[in-house]
Amino acid sequence: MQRKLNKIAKDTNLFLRRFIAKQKKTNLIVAMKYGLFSGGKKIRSKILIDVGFLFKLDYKTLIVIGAAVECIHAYSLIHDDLPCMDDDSIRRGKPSAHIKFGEATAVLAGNSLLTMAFEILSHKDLKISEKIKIDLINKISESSGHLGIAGGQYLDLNYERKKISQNKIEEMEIKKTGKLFSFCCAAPLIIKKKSKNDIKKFENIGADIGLLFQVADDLIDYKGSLLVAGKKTGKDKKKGKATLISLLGYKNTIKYADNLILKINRKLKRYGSKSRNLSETLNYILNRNK
Ligand code: GRG
Repeated sequence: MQRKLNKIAKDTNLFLRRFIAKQKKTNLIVAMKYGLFSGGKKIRSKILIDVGFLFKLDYKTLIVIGAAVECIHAYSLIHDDLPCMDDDSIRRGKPSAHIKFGEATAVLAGNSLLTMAFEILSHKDLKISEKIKIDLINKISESSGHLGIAGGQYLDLNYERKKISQNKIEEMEIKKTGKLFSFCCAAPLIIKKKSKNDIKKFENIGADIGLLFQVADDLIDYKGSLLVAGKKTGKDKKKGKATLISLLGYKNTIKYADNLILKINRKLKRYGSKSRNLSETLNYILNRNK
């Protein structure tokens, strides 16, 4: 699994480095590259490739689309660490972007990474039809704005130190973390011009993967260490974050995650052995320690 992730990370970073190298140099690009290349598991690209495999999609096309996703992901992490958001000084075992470059540069680098995702998806070198490009851009925009990552982050910050129901916590985590996974699960079907119904089914699988990912992230915060996780742990409790662990307790949260994996695997059953890669990624997501 780690070998596969390393290959995806290498191919994604190579694409991004070449894409950036073709653009005019600016000072802001230094902070953008720091956000992109300072580590990162590239787990969203892995999900995209695993789902793409179910529909026989070309690996290189998936790497390009994954690169756009990783730009938005890097953007969200830079902004998430800002003093006005979660105020974190360490990310991926290194100083957060705002510590290294200052707040204004971090905000602008984040904004530029978001728009770079759209540059990548609309680029002439991406050999898919204009209609599909528009559909992909539409879906990734929806996943990033108030109905997705930004909306989820808004709820996350507003739920601090409040008693929040399980449904509301799930809605917040699906938006904050799940929507980008939903995009990764839907993109291969959009490219293959599958029905709206089928696309929706895979978006729902993505939402469950996002929940699983967020639960694992919460478990790392609960029991992990800075040295392994590459970020401060034990913050959720200190900040009074509304998480499933804070509501259900540690043991029930593990059961909840195991059930999510069963639920997703049931939905993948019809794809037979082709879905093995995706199932392997689900286990990795739950058992990771960083
Ligand atoms: C509108 C895109 C956008 C962002 C602004 C700050 C913000 C609103 C959203 C924050 C969203 C966020 C950071 C969600 C947490 C998701 C999460 C658990 C990230 C960690 O992802 P990993 O473990 O990171 O995949 P690596 O380091 O492996 O890349």
